[in-house]
Amino acid sequence: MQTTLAILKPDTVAAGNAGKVLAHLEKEGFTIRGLKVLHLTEAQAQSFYEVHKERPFYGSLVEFMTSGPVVPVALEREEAVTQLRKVMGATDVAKAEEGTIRKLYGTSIERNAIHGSDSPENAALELSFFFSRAELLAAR
Ligand code: 3AN
Repeated sequence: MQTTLAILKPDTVAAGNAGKVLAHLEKEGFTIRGLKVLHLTEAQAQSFYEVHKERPFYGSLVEFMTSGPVVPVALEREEAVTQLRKVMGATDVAKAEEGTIRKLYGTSIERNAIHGSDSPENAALELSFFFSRAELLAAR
């Protein structure tokens, strides 16, 4: 079993799609091990997306991610990192496969509904950004 981090982005929460996305993930075999609703500060969003600091879309991405509440979720299943990326679909909604979360609920390359960790190493780092070890252990 592996645990990964998803974030339901501000567009998903604002559109009232958070419940549908969580149901989609559960149907795909993920178990929710952590979940919270929070409104990221600018400093938190900048820190979370620090790897993209030099990219042209960084400022806009930080602005979007702080535009409303988000829902970080700790998700467990076999091959959770790879499986979540598959269920999410491509970064660019226009290129996302039919039936993926981004195709169903995203509206652009930036407002693409959901974040998912891209490696087990990043999953561990990103889970610890939002959840304490105690919180994750308490949900078992
Ligand atoms: P993914 O979320 O699929 O791992 P990343 O890590 O390359 O994609 O990008 C992080 C986030 O930055 C994306 N989820 C999206 O919101 C935004 N983003 C990525 N590429 C672009 C782009 N070319 N223009 C605008 N926003 C982008």
